[in-house]
Amino acid sequence: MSVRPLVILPDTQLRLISKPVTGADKEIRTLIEDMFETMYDAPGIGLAAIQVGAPVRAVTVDVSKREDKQEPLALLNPEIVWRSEEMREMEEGCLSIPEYYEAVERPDRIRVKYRDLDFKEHEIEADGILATCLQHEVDHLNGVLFIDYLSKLKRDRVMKKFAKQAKLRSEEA
Ligand code: GNR
Ligand code: NI
Repeated sequence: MSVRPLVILPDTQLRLISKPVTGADKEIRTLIEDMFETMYDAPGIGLAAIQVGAPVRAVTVDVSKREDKQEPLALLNPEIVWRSEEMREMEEGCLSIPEYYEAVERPDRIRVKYRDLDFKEHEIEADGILATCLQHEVDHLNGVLFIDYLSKLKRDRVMKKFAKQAKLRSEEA
């Protein structure tokens, strides 16, 4: 098991459409293990495979509050099959956009179809922070970031800030 380096804005990998997982083989299981380790290390409540540079439709989440009661959930090929009309606004952050937080409005409840690590199909209903997190992760699989829901002014400001940081880092090296 290992913590993998995170893909950070403005890395264009974050805009890739991830490919469906075709089976729960050793490679996917190792990827998921490393994603959990990377997510808990960060720490974050969710992670999409593309955030560690793997363009496949795999997601890890754990929205449990207590460190001694982990609730790890791995989802392969997650699909949102129902969204409530009711919306909810929540402050979001992203491990690929460190230390930037803004409120985003999304459906309050969703139903998600996915496969587990035995490639068995499941469907769950989610609300609250889990619903927000799963929508944020499924967006990553489609190359969408939470800043895409903000005004162009705010998004341009963030993009510029991260482009500048990347430039400074490349000049240091
Ligand atoms: O750790 C994370 N916290 C979070 C908070 C509010 C809404 C979404 C998230 S997901 C984020 C980790 C991440 O970047 N997942 O892709
Ligand atoms: Ni994210």
